[in-house]
Amino acid sequence: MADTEDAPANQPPGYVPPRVWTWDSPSGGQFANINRPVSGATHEKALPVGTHPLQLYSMGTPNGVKVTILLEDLLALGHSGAEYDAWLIEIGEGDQFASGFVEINPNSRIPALLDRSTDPPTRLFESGSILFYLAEKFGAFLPTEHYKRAETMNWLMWQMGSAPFVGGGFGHFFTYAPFKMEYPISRYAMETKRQLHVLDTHLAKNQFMVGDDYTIADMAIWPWYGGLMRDAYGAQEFLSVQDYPNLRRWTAQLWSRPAVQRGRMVNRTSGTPDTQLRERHDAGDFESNRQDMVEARGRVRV
Ligand SMILES: N[C@@H](CCC(=O)N[C@@H](CS)C(=O)NCC(=O)O)C(=O)O
Repeated sequence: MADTEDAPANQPPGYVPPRVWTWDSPSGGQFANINRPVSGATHEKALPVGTHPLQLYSMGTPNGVKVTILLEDLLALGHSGAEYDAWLIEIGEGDQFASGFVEINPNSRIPALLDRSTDPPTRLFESGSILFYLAEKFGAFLPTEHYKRAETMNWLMWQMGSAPFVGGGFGHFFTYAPFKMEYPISRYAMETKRQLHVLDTHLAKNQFMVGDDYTIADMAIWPWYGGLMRDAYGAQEFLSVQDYPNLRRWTAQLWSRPAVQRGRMVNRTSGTPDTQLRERHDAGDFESNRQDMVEARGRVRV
């Protein structure tokens, strides 16, 4: 706990945590307007429902992309039951706090999925849970052999537990915080580089996360760590990503998969318009409803 002698070293200078924290004002930085210390809906609004058994409510962030990669890979394998409607949940606009969304995810975070092929419909939230559910449902990308199945779950859970230090830690303080602070940036850069090294070391001896099998573990890890290797946070030089050649090889290998490229476009709202498919209702949308096409038609989907 700081006292007044330490005041210049604190941020803001003189800041001393009160005995009880209260939600007086937004903390600043990107996302300040959507962060709240309570859960639950802020407004009444039902979710849209399309024609397919699987209804995805998401956004093209790393956690959202995990699921759309799996769905596109399932469809590429010929699992027509994996056809899905992907609805855009704009988290910057607070869509995740609408009553309909909160009903299927009380945690108000994307991605969320409703499987309407079951009676009653099955709600899914937490990207790792969604990947596991779909892989089991379709019997794909989750090995049945004992050791490989355990290893897939090891890496899936590793991703779910580790990435918050990258996104909520490193990415937040390096990119989104209202000003730069050495302590959290160094702390989370250290942890992020440790995780990159874990992956690089493992991938030196394995083609994919589970040997020669491409699994939901790769799909979970790629959007976060492949993202760090490619373009996330503009931090490639800062994190010296060239020091992880095996991870770079694996990142490129996954990116060469058409299903990965399609999955990355779904519900995406950043990047150039030709890389965004804000809503997806069938495979033809990739050819007719990319954002560059929708904008050229005066924001009309066909
Ligand atoms: N552990 C969750 C994390 C989901 C998550 O944090 N989603 C972010 C986008 S990547 C979100 O919805 N943020 C909205 C908010 O912070 O209000 C998962 O893997 O599904």
